[in-house]
Amino acid sequence: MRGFFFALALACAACTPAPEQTDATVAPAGRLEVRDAWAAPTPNGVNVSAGYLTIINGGNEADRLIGAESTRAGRVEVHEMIMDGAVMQMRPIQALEIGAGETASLSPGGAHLMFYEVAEPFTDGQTVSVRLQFERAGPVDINLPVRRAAAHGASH
Ligand SMILES: [Cu+2]
Repeated sequence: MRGFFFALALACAACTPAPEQTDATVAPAGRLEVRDAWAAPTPNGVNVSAGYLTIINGGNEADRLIGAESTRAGRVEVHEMIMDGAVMQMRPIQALEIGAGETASLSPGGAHLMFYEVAEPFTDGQTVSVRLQFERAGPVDINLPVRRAAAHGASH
């Protein structure tokens, strides 16, 4: 599994022009990197949506994603997918741990951010601002372009 995540990180590094952070003097908060963030458009008539991202912990201490908020949603939760018998279901989790040197992928079919009480629908081309809350690193602000899952798959 570790190898898979490592390969994934390399693959995504190839499609991101930003240079790698290699300065050994940066604070631990600077060792967390978020990539490939995006949100799904809200389906018609539904005020709920999901967000996806990759969190890379380049530091030497584990961190935990403990919450998220957005001005575009009344509430944002971190969800995981579990098997309930033969049915895949999602449920909120209190924290998502990202071990030292590890990568956590929030992607369709797996863990994700869940936006509730979305007053104004997420539509293609918009950007949704989200503040992630980490136990060690504190708040990290990110922007999620709104797009369809297929567009993401095609880009890799
Ligand atoms: Cu969910």
